[in-house]
Amino acid sequence: MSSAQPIELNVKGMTCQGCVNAVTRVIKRVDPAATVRIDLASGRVEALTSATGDLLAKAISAGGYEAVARHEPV
Ligand SMILES: [Cu+2]
Repeated sequence: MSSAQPIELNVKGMTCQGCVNAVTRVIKRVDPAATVRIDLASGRVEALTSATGDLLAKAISAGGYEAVARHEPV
């Protein structure tokens, strides 16, 4: 994987801190070095990671949430 970059995802279906923790765990499983920030109210997920947004979206979706990577520049 390449060097860490900021990526952004929109995640639907998170309703509580447990969901936030679950999504964080999924991201950390893909990239243990990732820094993750999640806003529960908006479903906005920011990560500093060497993984791609699409890869994370796929992993989060497999975990039961609806995740879409944002490709607009942050
Ligand atoms: Cu929850």
